[in-house]
Amino acid sequence: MSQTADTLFSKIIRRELPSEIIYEDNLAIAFKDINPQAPVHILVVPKTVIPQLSDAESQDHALMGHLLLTVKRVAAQVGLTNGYRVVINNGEDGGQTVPHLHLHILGGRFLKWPPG
Ligand code: IU
Repeated sequence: MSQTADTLFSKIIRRELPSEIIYEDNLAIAFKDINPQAPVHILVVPKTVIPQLSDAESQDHALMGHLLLTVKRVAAQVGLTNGYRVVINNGEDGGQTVPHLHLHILGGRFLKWPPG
């Protein structure tokens, strides 16, 4: 379900908070994570607020596909030719801290599995 609730990411989208923006279009924005967990750590965020993945509905179908294709585009743009990881933390047990759906792109080093 898409909502209009404000989040810190909404402020980044509106340029009310500083961030290093890597890519932007009418549906999504990608910016560097403020606390990087890998040499490359970028967040891909929909401009409309879906709090978490489990809130997405069938009307968000096209947007969800767009977010994944944006991950692919951004990863290529920043030169992640040797692979990368895409993470969506969902809810409390998933370790989600910002209630605005976002996809982490992590790369630039070998990433162990499973995550902690
Ligand atoms: P999480 O999946 O909700 O745990 O991830 C939130 C991420 O947002 C986390 O990696 C933070 O470092 C990142 N972040 C940011 O890049 N800029 C901000 O202003 C805030 C959080 I608040």
